[in-house]
Amino acid sequence: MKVKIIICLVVFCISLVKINVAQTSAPAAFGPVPSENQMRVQQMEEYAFIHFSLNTYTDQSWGFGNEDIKLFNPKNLDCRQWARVCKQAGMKGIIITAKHHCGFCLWSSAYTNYSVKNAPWKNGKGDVVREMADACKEYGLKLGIYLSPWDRNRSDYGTAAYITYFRNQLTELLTNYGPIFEVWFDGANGGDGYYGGANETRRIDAKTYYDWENTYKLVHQLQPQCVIWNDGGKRGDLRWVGTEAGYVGETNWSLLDSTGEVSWNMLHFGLENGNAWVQAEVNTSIRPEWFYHPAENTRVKALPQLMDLYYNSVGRNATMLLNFPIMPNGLINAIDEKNATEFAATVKRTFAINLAKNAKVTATNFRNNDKTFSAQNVTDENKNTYWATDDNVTASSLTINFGKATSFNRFLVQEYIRLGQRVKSFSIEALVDGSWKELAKATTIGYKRILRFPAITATKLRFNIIAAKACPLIAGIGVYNAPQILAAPTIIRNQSGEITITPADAESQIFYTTNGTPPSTQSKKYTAPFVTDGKVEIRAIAFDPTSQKSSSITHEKFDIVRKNWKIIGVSDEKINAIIDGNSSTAWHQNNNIKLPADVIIDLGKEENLIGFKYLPDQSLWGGGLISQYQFFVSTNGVDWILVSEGEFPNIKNNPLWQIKMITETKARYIKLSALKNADNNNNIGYAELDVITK
Ligand code: FUL
Repeated sequence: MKVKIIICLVVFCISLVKINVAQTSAPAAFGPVPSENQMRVQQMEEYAFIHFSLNTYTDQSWGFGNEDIKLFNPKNLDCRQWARVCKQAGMKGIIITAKHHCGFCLWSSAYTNYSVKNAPWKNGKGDVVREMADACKEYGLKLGIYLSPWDRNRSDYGTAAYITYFRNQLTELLTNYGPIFEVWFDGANGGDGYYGGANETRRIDAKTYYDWENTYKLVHQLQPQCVIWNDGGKRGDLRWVGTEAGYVGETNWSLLDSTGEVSWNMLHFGLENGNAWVQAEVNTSIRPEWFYHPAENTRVKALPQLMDLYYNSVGRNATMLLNFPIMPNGLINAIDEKNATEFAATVKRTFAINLAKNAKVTATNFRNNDKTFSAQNVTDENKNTYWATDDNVTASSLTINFGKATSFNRFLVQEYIRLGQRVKSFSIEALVDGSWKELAKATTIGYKRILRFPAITATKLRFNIIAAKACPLIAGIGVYNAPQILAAPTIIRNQSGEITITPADAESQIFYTTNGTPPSTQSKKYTAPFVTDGKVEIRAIAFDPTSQKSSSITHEKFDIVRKNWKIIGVSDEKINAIIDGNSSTAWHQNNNIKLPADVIIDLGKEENLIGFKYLPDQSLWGGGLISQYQFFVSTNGVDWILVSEGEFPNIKNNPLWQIKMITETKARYIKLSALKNADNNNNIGYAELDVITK
């Protein structure tokens, strides 16, 4: 009898639990949610770009469309090396520039002669996209395709016939190379080009010309699992973040409106109440430019910059698309490989031990007091379980009790985005010596948010959701103690030739060389600015005496000193900002000026010029980026000779130093004439102007 009663009681209790569970319904989705395809890409977190084309052989950023196919003859092309490097770098896929703006095709397209089939490489029998697809398969990477809508080679560009051509090519690429995870439809359209010999400017309306509706249909039909990136055309699955410098806004909603104009702010921060899920993708290159330029071998992003990139993309609810330029020999450069490998190892080391994993986690509220939604779900490493509050509770706190004093400097948090992005603001606090200390306050979370702060030792950590659109759903939390990374110093030379070297962190020491050798702690120690004359190369490292670690090397090459330079014809003293050596100061032409606008400089004496350099205004909102120019020289300031003219390509998206080489010429005066700016208005600005001498 007794046994029967006990059994009955147990059954009764179990049924009670069941009833309770059955009563706790999962939260309803709030607002737009990601599709399975978007979710898959978001979870990839990091993937690579490969830029390789005829530009690789002409040292250009954008080919005009008339470059000689015969140039394409990589001696050691090895897509397996690209895949190996990308894999080592932590990438989960590769998007290859099957066709860049110049129109040259890396595969043997049946619809054009401007492709590898007429190149000397492999006697026209090669197919880079095929080799890339095979290598990706071998290394367990997904394949993506960059197919430039703008084609500066095609004579029919601008007509309806080109759209058929474009779709035929898309069909080839989406049919013959296995599964494609992403297609990238670049928005760039500079206007002028070769266009089969017409050599003219052609303008199209990027919204209507490509008939995106039907182009998207084609993509969905041929590759149902493929996401679309599109800038400026029809809304895709992923959005550009408004810069190629490697960061998205700290506030980052994965939403936009499905139609209508998209402002820079919307690209950069998303749209809190947008009606469509369009997640952010941060695209940037491991070098300043997208294609390989030998002069950039000293400008490869090193570990500190790559880690910043990671935190400013993956750590801000975006995916990270990191570009590797291919060298003319067909390989990724060894410096890029080394830095990217070191980067992946550091990410791995940083996030290897989650200090919250075995801690006790409690929350002020969890849904219906049902364990299915308890706080402990945030450390169970299961991305499908989450902590959820009751429907009417949008502000709530979760406490992680480490049980002992624990040092940490990173906080990672993930929302369960399958039911929508909800959190608007949150903070974290640490319990130090019995009192709570605020460590950081932030806005959105999304798929993943990582906060960095100086290391702290505490027994408990409190995560406060301050505001959310609906009850918050938190799938994961991580607490980490990241190793210290020393950033390389910056080196500038002012107009009088004085060199200043600044470390990123005040405690480190600086050592430098001026003779071309790599600096070490045996080299000269930097204590104060010093004056140099003429051409000089400075290499410097930061050194941390406590850890005995050195940073990577900063390398700057300076040409002649600008001490005796005079800018002619402008009374505004601020114009000297353009020769002060400081890239963060800029000068703009008078508002009333109509293009062309000139800057004339007297170099003080005759020099042997072989080129010039222009750095546009580096501030976010300054604008005034010259896109078309002419460059003149003179020996007397009266008679001018035109020695270079053309475009500064991609300056809008990537406002770097623009370097133009010229045939050696003697000059005392130089004139840079701005013919057009990237926004088609009359604003013209300069951060720096410099010459390259023999
Ligand atoms: C830009 C292009 O114009 C660049 O050349 C590069 O391909 C980059 C990824 O997108 O808009």
